[in-house]
Amino acid sequence: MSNPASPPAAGVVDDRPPLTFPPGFLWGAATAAYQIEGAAAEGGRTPSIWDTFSHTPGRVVEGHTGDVACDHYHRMGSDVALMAELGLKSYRFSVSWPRVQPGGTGPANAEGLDFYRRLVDELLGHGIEPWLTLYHWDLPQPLEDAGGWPARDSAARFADYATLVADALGDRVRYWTTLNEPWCSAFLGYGSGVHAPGRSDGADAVRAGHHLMLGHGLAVQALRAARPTAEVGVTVNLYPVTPATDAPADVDAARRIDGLANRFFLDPLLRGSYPADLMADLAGVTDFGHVRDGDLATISTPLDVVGVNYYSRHVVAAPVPGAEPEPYWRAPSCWPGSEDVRFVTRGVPVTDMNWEIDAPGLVETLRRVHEEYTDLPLYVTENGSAFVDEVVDGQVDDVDRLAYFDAHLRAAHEAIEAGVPLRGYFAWSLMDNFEWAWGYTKRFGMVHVDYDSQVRIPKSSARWYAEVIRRNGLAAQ
Ligand code: IFM
Repeated sequence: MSNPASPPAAGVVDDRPPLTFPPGFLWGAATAAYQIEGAAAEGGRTPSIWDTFSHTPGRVVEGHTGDVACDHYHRMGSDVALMAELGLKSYRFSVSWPRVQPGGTGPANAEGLDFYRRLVDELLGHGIEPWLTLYHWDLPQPLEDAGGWPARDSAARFADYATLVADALGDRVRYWTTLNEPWCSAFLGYGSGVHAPGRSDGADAVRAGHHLMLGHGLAVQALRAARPTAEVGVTVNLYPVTPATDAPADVDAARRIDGLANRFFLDPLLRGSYPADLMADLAGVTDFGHVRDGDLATISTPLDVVGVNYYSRHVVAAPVPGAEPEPYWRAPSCWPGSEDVRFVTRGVPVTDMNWEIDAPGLVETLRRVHEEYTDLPLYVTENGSAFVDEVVDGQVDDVDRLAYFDAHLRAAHEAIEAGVPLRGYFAWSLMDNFEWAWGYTKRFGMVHVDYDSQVRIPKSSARWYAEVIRRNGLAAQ
């Protein structure tokens, strides 16, 4: 299928102008601890919910686990050297909570913290700005056993963990993200159950979302107390939600999904309130009795930056009585109170995740956050695509992924021209890795990983991205 986002084929004249990004634009790539580190039982690390989940038969495709993953724990030095070779200005990684605070309570595990000290030193030694995410989904299993994110106490535990990491790394890390994609933790983890811990209860999902945000607010305060100069933010995954037609019922379906996917997080975090229409939509699911006085003030503690992860758009339509939902969204649903909304495919090109490729959606998303919510600096903290890659003569020519990046960087530039204070962009992902419930069957990396030999091969997209960074923009082709 031809891809309208692709740069022109060889020999075809491209009259698109070169695009230059603002000076100091932070070019990076991102990963997450459980997806790349491996060494699941080394250095004092204890299980997280993802260890338990991936070791439960039937939860992850082909029974894959993060036990070894990309073996980054043992290959960190050469991985950072590769980042330097690609010219990355910044590297966004996450800290494994059960590696640095086994069990989720009590003192730090010095050996676990040492790994991140060495990583940060290695990055700084190569002139790469470390960007640290505290929570990318690996809740220590004992905290789940005590109730998980639906339990209020998890928020306080998260703030303690934030302090412990800030005390150890705050002198060398400037950029801190509390949570990565709390929608996934709450609604995939406790709603549909396709992510760890695999629970399926709409009310629990809503409580989990609230306590994640409460933990975020407490962690922001803890980070500020430990390191007043830290630049602190949160990363949300956002989707433009478009009605399939102008029919009022479809428009209402879009409003409902936008409420759950986007405004459930944006409004408390950046306005200090839950949207009234969302609360009404959820009336049959929860009475919001878990929200205590002062929570929303804590959740909306002022930030320094906001991270946006963008992959695709949702196109939705009103329920059709008696019709089967789209397979991916089948019950148990990750859309409590709006389980019957239909997710419509438009027949436009998709990635290997079956996600529609929609670069204009990035412009829309960034503009919305800036125009409706905040003047804070924004960063695209993840953007990327999975495609089936082939190694031919030791090379991976991932033209589709390269085209995806090209189109989305043009969109990012358009957003900047429209006035969005976008300060950086992180490609997802630096390397192929454990794609959660899909195991190793989906490849998002700019660097190919052979999981048997652990050999890394930078794909065409990585070489191209290195050139983008070198030029601080996109060349005329
Ligand atoms: O791999 C994930 C990442 O962990 C969070 N954001 C989306 C990516 C692709 O699914």
